Amino acid sequence: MDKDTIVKLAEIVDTAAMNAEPIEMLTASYPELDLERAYDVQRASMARRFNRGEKLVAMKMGLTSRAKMEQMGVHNPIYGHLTDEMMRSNGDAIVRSEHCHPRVEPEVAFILGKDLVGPVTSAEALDAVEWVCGALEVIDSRYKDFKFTLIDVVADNASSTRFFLGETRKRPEDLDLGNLGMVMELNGKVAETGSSAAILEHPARSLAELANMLAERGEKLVAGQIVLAGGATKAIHVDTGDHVHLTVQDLGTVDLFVE
Ligand code: OOG
Ligand code: MG
Repeated sequence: MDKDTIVKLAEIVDTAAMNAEPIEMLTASYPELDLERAYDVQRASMARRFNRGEKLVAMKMGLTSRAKMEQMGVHNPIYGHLTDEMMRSNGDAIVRSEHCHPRVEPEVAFILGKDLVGPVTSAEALDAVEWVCGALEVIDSRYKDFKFTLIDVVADNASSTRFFLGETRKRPEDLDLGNLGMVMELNGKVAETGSSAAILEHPARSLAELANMLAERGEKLVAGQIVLAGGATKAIHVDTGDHVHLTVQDLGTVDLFVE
């Protein structure tokens, strides 16, 4: 697959995201698209955002829990890029019309105090973490019916669209990071419960995997970057008027509204 095709596919996913108009899977028309080229498409779509003035502030891991893998039918962890334009403050609203079919998932996020260059172990990855906080991620596949293959979801920047960090920040050593209880409520009713243990058995492993996947491309995580470790439970559909409230053990709460 040549550079022009990569750029063209990036334009297709980026335009779908901007217009909130679902598209057919790229692999339906481009069966030769492979995983490495799909990450090229993801980077080319990010380049379009950077050209519009967006800044990279965070990275995310996805499909790191069994619940998520089973919900989506894709069983390999993936990563995506998150910009300042995707970041919202605790208690903010997302705008329903800006999204194709938004879903929300409970996560744990890291803020790095040091650069992190793979290959690393989980312990080495954790050593680069300055703060841990609770997070809600809004995902919005640009593909029709929220259905995709591994390659398609990678090209679509791992369905990234918005993310919210909790205001409570703790040092990793002050938490039972490998087993933090999480409760996600939708409109006052418990929708999903889980534990950070669901995230590759320990969220630090997800961070290490990310550093290791980036290292394969000669890339690294940098001090100050945020990393979302991946949804601990299934994602839930949201619509106009909804309120999602996440509680993470020892990490306070995160609230999101849909308008
Ligand atoms: C892909 C993104 C998955 C996670 O935390 O597992 C993800 C998707 O489910 O659309 O962000
Ligand atoms: Mg996620």
